[in-house]
Amino acid sequence: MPITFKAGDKIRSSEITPEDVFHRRREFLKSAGYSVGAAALGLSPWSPVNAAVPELGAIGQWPGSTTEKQTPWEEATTYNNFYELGTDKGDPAKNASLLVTDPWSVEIAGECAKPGNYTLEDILKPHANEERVYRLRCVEAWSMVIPWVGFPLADLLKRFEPNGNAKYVQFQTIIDKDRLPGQRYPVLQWPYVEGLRMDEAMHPLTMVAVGMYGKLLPNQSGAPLRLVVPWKYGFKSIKSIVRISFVEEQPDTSWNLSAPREYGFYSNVNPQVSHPRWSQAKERRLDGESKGLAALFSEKRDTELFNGYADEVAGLYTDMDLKTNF
Ligand SMILES: Nc1nc2c(c(=O)[nH]1)N[C@H]1C(S)=C(S)[C@@H](COP(=O)(O)O)O[C@H]1N2
Ligand SMILES: [Mo]
Repeated sequence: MPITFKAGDKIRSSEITPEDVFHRRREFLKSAGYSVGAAALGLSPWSPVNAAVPELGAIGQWPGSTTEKQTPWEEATTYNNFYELGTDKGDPAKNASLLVTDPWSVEIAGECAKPGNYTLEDILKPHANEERVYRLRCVEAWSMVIPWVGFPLADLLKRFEPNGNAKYVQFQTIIDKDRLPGQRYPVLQWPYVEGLRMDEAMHPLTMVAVGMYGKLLPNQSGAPLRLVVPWKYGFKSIKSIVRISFVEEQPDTSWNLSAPREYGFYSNVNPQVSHPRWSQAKERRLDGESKGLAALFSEKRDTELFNGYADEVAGLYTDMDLKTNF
């Protein structure tokens, strides 16, 4: 029986086991028309570090995908930035089960013809998934190559018919101060917010990811839906989105609010523009070869302008000084 989530459907965390959560997500995605492969659910023991995440079936690969060596799943899902779940790289995986992704809805607000509260099913149903192998480059100078599963953000945004005043889009992450350990501390202003200019949001490279490595996103990676903006520093790729708002003025973003000299609104990957406390010219690729201490001494590679996506996106910024608009 297809499961639909009603707004206001609240389930106490004590009533949910991790297996339930994954099982219900899989059932729900099936009912939403997703092809979901036979998952190892119930067969392999659930572990908070490497959860038995359901598989997403038959997906075509986007022709523009990078063919570079991929970061192993194990590394991409245990070395994360998701401050709501803790500030250490290992915290998001350890605390993943504290993020409750069911029920989930997304509020659409602002300058558009179809604002409202949409269930996760409403949001995802019309979109066919594809796999896109994109680099994710963190401002801390490491990078990963990840096969994301999802669809272009433009296809989602167009459904709400943004009007002429919609110059920017703001995104917001779930707020749940009782459960999410990071939100008890003012490391950032909560909820986490991010933004894109309308043309950046509508660019065909900008995607909504619902999975990775052919599986549903694990919670630490931003379940049930997150952005992937491959030419920008990782913090623009906001996780676990609950609100999307079309606005006229450049919106607040969490990292810009917390350290405006260090993190600008645009945050395009740019080897020529240093972070005030360190260079951005080199990066360390996390490719499973070197971990822990060994990674600190592994060779760095040159960072590419726009994270290697200059041919596709440089045209968005032709009249802009990228040093002032960092
Ligand atoms: N809500 C939320 N989204 C977030 C973050 C966060 O702390 N909270 N961290 C960002 C940063 S700094 C990076 S580098 C990427 C990391 O994504 P990953 O853990 O999937 O590699 O997520 C981004 N999205
Ligand atoms: Mo980051």
